Amino acid sequence: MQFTRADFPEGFNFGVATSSYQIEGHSFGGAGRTQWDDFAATPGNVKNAETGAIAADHYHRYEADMDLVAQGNFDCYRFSTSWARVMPDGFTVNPDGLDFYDRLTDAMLARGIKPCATLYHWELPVPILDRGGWRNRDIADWFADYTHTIMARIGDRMHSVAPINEPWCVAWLSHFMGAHAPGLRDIRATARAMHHVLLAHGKAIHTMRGLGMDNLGAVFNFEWADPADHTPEAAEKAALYDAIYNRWFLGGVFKGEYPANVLDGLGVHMPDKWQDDFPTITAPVDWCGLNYYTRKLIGPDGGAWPGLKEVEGPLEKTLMGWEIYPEGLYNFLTRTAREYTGTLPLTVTENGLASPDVIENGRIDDPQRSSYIAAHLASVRRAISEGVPVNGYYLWSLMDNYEWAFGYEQRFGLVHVDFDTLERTPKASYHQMAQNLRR
Ligand code: IFM
Repeated sequence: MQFTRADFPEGFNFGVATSSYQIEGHSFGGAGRTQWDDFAATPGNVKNAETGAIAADHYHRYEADMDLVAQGNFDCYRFSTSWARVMPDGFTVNPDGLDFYDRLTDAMLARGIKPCATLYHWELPVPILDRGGWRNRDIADWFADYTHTIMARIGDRMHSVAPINEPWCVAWLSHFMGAHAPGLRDIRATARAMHHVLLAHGKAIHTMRGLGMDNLGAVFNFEWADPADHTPEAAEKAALYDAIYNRWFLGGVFKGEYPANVLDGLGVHMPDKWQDDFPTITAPVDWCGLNYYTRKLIGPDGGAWPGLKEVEGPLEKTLMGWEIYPEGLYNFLTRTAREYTGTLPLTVTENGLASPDVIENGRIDDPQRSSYIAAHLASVRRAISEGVPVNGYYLWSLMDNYEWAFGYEQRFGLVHVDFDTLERTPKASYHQMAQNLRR
């Protein structure tokens, strides 16, 4: 994995990303119970019923963790603030929560690291879930209140902020597939969550503009969808998968419309007067973030809408079983600029892989990660060379962490974490990145 900063435009930012519940240790500092605590307590939802109670104990080790970001020569640290830490019941402020993010912000600035915040990476306080969570339209206003509370404290020092990480996961994965908290499989709940998550995004942008903030964005996760075979049925289902996963959110935020083939299934379940919310949802943003990992091969399953299934593909896979497909990142960067965002800066806000990393003689060799990064950075450079305004690339993740329903088994970090001792050990890929990014 050989490259230098000179291979990228002046001012291009390299970063590492994490999220609060995945690393902080949610049992510390007065944080409230989240939907993930309950989801994990329900047998069968999470591997070994593991939770983020301790995670990587970043809550106490954040200074040393920021040293790792700085020594890796990264420009940006993309972190998230937890709603349940800042407001344990969803409404009442926990001063220790605000203090923590204040200290973390200053720890970044003291090291010359740019703080890039996400306001919601899935830590829904359970009292909000008890009120219907993402099914309840009022969540957009409650989320705006939380946005105001946390950004009134740290917003003056943020390099960039995005309200919601990966709205597809918040809505579809969690309410239709049941694979993430709150674990619903309910099409009506899904339709409401698909819309309310974007309404909350828009209201949060509006709230932060009111605080005088800029460099605000939207972060989406994208999966490239290819037809599993050459039949028209497979092509139609791949297009539907693309519309549900990718185009719904881009269309909502950048065009004020949802794809017709998704409304074919969700339309009857949408909340009243949903069309009236587009002026809020389309609040102008300053950049668009893309989280990209893999592609899927899609075909028909013969069942009820959406009537599609994933088919195993032939490409090399990561430990998650995800095909490695760097062309997908190039495809998304070019398509997003061409069809949705024009000259707006694009940032690759997450990219990375899980691998079965083990320490041998004090070293961790992770060659699959290094070649994955090199291949995806080549896609970024190709898009830039064709005029796409990509301004940054952040790796998921700084360190091994709680991989949601997969517990602690899937290691996405550039830095290995021993979850018994909590010792951090940089992997070979971390050392290579530090070398490539030196100034
Ligand atoms: O760990 C997750 C992260 O929380 C959101 N994006 C994808 C990562 C890997 O699955």
